[in-house]
Amino acid sequence: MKALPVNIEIGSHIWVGDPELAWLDGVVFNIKGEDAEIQTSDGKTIVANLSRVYPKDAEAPEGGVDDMTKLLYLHEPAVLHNLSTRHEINEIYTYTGNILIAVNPFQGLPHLYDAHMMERYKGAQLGELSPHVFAIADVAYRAMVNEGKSNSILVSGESGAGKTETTKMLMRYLAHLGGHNASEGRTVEQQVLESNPVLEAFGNAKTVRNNNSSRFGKFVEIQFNEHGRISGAAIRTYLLERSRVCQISDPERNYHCFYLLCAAPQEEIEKYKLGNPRSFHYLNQSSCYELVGVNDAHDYLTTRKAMDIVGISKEEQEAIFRVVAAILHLGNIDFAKEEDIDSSVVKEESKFHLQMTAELLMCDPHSLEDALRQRVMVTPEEIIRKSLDPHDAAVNRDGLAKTIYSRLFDWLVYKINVSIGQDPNSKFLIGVLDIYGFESFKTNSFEQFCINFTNEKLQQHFNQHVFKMDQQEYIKEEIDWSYIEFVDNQDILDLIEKKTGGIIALLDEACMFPKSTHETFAQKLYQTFKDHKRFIKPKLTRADFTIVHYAGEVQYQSDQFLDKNKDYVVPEHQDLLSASKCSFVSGLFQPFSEETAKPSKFSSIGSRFKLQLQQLMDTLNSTEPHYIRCIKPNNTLEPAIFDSMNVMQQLRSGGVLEAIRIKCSGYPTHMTFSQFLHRFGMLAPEIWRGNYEERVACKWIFEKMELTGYQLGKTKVFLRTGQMAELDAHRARVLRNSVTVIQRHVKTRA
Ligand code: AOV
Ligand code: MG
Repeated sequence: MKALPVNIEIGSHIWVGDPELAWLDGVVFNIKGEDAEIQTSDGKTIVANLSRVYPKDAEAPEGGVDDMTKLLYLHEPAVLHNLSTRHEINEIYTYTGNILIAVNPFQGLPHLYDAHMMERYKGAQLGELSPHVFAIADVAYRAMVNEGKSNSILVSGESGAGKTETTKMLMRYLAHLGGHNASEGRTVEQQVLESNPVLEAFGNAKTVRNNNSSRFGKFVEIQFNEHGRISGAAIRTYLLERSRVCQISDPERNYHCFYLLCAAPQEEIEKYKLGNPRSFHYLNQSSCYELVGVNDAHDYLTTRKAMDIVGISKEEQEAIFRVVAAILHLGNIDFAKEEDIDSSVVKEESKFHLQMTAELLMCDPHSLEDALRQRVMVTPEEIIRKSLDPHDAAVNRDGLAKTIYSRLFDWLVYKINVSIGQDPNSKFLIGVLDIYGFESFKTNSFEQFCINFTNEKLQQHFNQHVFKMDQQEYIKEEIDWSYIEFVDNQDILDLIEKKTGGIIALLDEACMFPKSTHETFAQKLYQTFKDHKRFIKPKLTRADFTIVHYAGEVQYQSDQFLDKNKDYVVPEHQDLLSASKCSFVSGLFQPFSEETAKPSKFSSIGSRFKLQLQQLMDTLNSTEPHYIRCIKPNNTLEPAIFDSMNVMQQLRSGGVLEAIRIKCSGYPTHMTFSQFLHRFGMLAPEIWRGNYEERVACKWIFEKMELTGYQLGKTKVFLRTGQMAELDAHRARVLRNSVTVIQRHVKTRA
């Protein structure tokens, strides 16, 4: 952001950029040419160019302001300082106009979310009470009921910022507003709420960034009937991280469900021949088994209870955990080289696990062994059984584990949806989106590519909503508006998703040609995008590529892109498990929903994801959006630490600072002339007597109220920040007076 045109003088309180703390505050004690000499509040004397110095509001309220748009000086240091001041006193929520910023407190604040709080926010105007997630949910709910329009709440932020917790609060509040009496038994809203622990047990894991990191995206659509009661719900999930099932690195964990099962009551441990998680390859690649503050044995029971509520039968639960146990045993099947020939045999010490896996999946142990050690090649002439070497056999085994697990997860989502039930007559809905935030790691693979693609899509939606809508209207209304540039990311989206020649299309092409390798794929990218502004070929690498995302550059390693993009189940695996004597297991390998139905033509994870995202965007575009931006105040996940540098980066990459600037420099309130006259005509009743043009009448009111800085467009009035409140205050005064007059009138007659 550029400095505001404010004069800095000797004695001015200011902010100055600092490479470590982001911003330092201080007082200017001398100015020499372009440089200011500054005494900082921590006692240092520094010299800084005036262009780096920002004015500070020395009389800013001590506890900060609850809406950034109320800041006297609106710039980055003020915004950061405001958030940090509020964070210090556990005021974790702050508005920016109608966007809610939520700073993760990393400590329980139960009073903030109790039933009493929910009651307080019911029906309250936005801004009347302290900022809160409940207030956003309430606004969405009221808008839906009053205007009969679907709404959505988009929760974003980086890993560990608090999206999932925020989403759960939103869902609890909506369940509170649109719920039924407790006497009505197992209600839709209870099922919706209890779907969270179930999905978290199977889709969340400890990562370095978050002990309960969601490894999938989620859009929950809560349907309401004409009375505003919850009548159904649908949960859509996006791209579960499959690789975690067989590959984890220290100090992360695999999906919670594996540890929960290892901590199950003794009879289950014995039934499944489990025991210490340290004895399983899929778990012991990391030395982290337990989580601070989490009791896996207890969570196992809670998960089972939640499964009861969402309508998963006891038999199904037994089968689910049997499959989870089977995956653990499967991972322990190791292969050795068969003498003299280039093929593999199951190691002697793994035979027990082979037997257990087959028993738990209820399939034939010999067929299982063959499906792991061999690959069938079909050529036009014949069918060849090719033996795999021990390395390839292990890769094949991991592939089977990933397939089974992702089918299991899809089945859970499917089952929860069937059991909650959709309301075909639902009039409107509120959608809540909890989806992975922007990621940039040391190594970035296909998963990060998809995640960042999602964020580009959502950022565009945010841009369009906050910026484009405003701007386009200003242009249409031909009002004077000094343009403020913002970064549009359409070019990045084209780079990624363009039907012909986008990265996803090129990746699919590469996957279809048997001879392609990740290197030929990378070469193709370099050729195609050599002049693209958003694409960089990094020096010193042969197969990496960098995308200049809206939130920063990310360098991707292409080596696993082809494999990870291929969406197919090895036919031998399919045959093996379809033949399982357990109907649950064989059922996992039949099409049970649109998602798992076998695609007729070539399908890839990338293209399917692109399609899913487009459907999500279509849904979102048909709703009135509300945004919540979650912020992670530090990387150590501790309370009371506010790392300004880190937060600043998040505010930038979430577009929050841009939004603030544009909203405030523009006209946050737009109303048609007739809307305006309808509401404020009473301020100048004389206009009704003359036969004035609407535009003229509006102008009359503004002049009478002595407002300036507003604009009149072709059909609408545009108000500056604060003017709506001023007019409303006048209106309230007039209303009060007229009530008194009427009362007096009634009294005299009586
Ligand atoms: P995420 O959903 O944004 O990350 P979570 O919602 O899982 O992040 O939050 C991470 C942790 O922060 C939680 O487990 C809580 O300990 C704490 N936390 C978050 N919000 C609150 C709150 N309002 N009050 C108290 N503690 C909170 V990821 O799923 O990793 O992107 O993929
Ligand atoms: Mg999450």
